Amino acid sequence: MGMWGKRDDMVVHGREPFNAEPPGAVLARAAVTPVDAFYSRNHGPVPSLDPADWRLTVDGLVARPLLLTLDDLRSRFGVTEATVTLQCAGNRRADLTAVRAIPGETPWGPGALSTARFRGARLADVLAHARIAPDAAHVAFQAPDVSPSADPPQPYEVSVPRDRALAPDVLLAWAMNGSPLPPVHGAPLRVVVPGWIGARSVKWLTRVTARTTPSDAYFQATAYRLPPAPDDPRGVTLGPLPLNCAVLTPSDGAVLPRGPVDVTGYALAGEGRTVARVEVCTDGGRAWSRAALEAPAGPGAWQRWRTTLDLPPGETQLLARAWDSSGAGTPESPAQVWNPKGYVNNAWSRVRLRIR
Ligand code: MTE
Ligand code: MO
Repeated sequence: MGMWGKRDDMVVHGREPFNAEPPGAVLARAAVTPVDAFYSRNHGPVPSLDPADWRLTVDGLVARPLLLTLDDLRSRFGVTEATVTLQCAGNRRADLTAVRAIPGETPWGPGALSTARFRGARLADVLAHARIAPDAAHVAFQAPDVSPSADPPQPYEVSVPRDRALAPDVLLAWAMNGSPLPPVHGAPLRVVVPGWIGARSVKWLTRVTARTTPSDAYFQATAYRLPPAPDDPRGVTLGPLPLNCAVLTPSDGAVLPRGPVDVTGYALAGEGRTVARVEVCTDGGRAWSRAALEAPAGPGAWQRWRTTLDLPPGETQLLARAWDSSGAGTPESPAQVWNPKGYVNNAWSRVRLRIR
């Protein structure tokens, strides 16, 4: 077994902080990703919190501040379970790096995304119990890990707008795939915000604060934004994920024998949407054929797809694109979506193959 209980064949981008994604073929195998293959993205050292001493503080603009034990959370609120896909904002950055260098950022492949069955309490129920004030427009989540990249050094903290925090799909989760959260995934408690960049799903949660403004902490105010533009001096804050679609197998650069080739991948729709159609192409974008698409295991879950292609001998470039239930499609080229930090690439997936 590899670091943090992960499979030996994980693609490890960094050991400290620990950053790893599963190989495409492993990710493609199951609709719910086994915990030992679930990607992990960390900005600092993984804290080790003893669930017996751990407490959750709920404070800020609330009429009744709370200090909750794990038992309080499990017994005083309804328990919910949902199949949710988490996706890092840096997923598929490698395809952007191929357009133009993105120094200092992890070149994630298509595996900085995984799906689990999360169990926990609804954040909305906890905030209702705390009697969140009408003027609380944002809810911040804090954890004790201090990232070496945060400037100045500070605990990990981000926020989401009130409406997102109060939606019934946002969980305070203590278990994934039927077992307590392991340390690397946020034990004893993490936030799960379906359909939003993974950065908002705070691990090792110790504090929930209702506020009038978004968090001014580094990972909210500085990181995870599209950079300032002349008419947008703060830059766009990333939150909801755009529609995304990627090939998982065969892998880029694969050399395959002649005969039918099984192609598999995933698509993940934005919040409140589903994937309507996935298409693949092997002639540079002229003729597309439809792939068979799985139904989502629930709102916020990915949809796997597959198709079989008969490819001529020689070099082939395989393309994949998707549409969602609003009719939006994925953009053609990574150059169209390139940005200096390499966030939320959702361009057509491109895989080079050689058929012998
Ligand atoms: N929470 C804390 N406290 N510290 C972190 O570094 N990383 C975030 C998020 N929550 C992070 C965190 C990012 S960027 C992502 S993509 C997800 O956790 C990754 O969750 P995972 O490691 O369980 O896959
Ligand atoms: Mo992330």
